[in-house]
Amino acid sequence: MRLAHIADLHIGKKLNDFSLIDNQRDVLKQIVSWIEKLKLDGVMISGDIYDTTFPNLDAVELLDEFLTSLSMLEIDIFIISGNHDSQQRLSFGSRIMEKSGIHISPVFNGDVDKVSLTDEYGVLNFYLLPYIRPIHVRKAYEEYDGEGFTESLKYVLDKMNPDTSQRNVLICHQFVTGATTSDSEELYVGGSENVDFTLFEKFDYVALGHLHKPQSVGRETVRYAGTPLKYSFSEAGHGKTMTVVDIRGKGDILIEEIPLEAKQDLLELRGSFNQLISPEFRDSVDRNAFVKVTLTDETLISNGIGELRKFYPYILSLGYDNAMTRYDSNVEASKTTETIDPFKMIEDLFRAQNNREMNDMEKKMIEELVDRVWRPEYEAD
Ligand SMILES: [Mn+2]
Repeated sequence: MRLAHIADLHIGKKLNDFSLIDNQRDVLKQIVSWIEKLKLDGVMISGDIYDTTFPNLDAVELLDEFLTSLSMLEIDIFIISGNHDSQQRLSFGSRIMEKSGIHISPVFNGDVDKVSLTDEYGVLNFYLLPYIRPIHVRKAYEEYDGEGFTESLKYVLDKMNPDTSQRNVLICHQFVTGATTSDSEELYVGGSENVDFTLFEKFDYVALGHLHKPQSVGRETVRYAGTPLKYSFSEAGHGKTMTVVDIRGKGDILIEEIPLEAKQDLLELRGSFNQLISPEFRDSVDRNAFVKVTLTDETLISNGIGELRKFYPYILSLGYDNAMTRYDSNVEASKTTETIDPFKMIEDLFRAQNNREMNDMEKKMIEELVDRVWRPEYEAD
């Protein structure tokens, strides 16, 4: 049986104020056409379907569109909820949709849903485990009072007790130790949500969601599909893909990656303001991309982001890398009671703020200022 494995769609997500809905519609269409073209038997969607527990109208419409196109292919669709989803809202109507081959994990109550299909190699079981934290496990099982993530997940997996003479697939949304993280994930506050991959030994394939970079962890068949689009600049270098898993006989699994194209890329641009607005530079980059700009100018550009937006309409952020931002200096309050030379004091402050000495013009300005302020006629006697 050949299945697509995708995850972390985050439908409805915004990058700053920009809606990604058109980009998401485009990439979901690519996924549907690949599934059709490759004649796959099903698709596993491993959580974080929506970006928030209260998805907006655009997001609900897009998921409806996506599921409708998938179900027209008459394939099995497996969906679990992630930490961004509301288990209740996502599973609305799931018992009715079951008839159309759309299997959605219900609200976690301790019984993990199992869907068994048969192909030429025998029975293939799919376990649909939504994102769980220790508190969900304690609520579901009265006798359980464990604290840790690994311990809690182990408890649930032991209860499932899959028949290892058959082939078993686990669809889940957890942070497996050793995997690479990105900036767009929202990991459990307080950390330590990571679980050990050895927990999964009874499963032939583990279709993971939660981490946004496509990657296998521990063994090739314990795998994160990654997001279909880049959701943070830390992912600028990731190639986004759809995983295709060919599950043949027991222990005979083939994994392939299909590249996905983003309608709008994510780019980091760096240089001086004049460089970045020069026609040569502008022509050399994809100005339709979402950009993060780092200016190297020593002086701040007035309304820099507004000026750059004229050329880069999808600019998301503007930062500086110059002497002022490069070093952190600590300014210590003077502890001495003796009178400090005002010029020397300003000179120290300037150095701490700008990480350089004043130039001749600046020195002259300060000297004149000090001279005027500290002129004898202003001193009280
Ligand atoms: Mn996610």
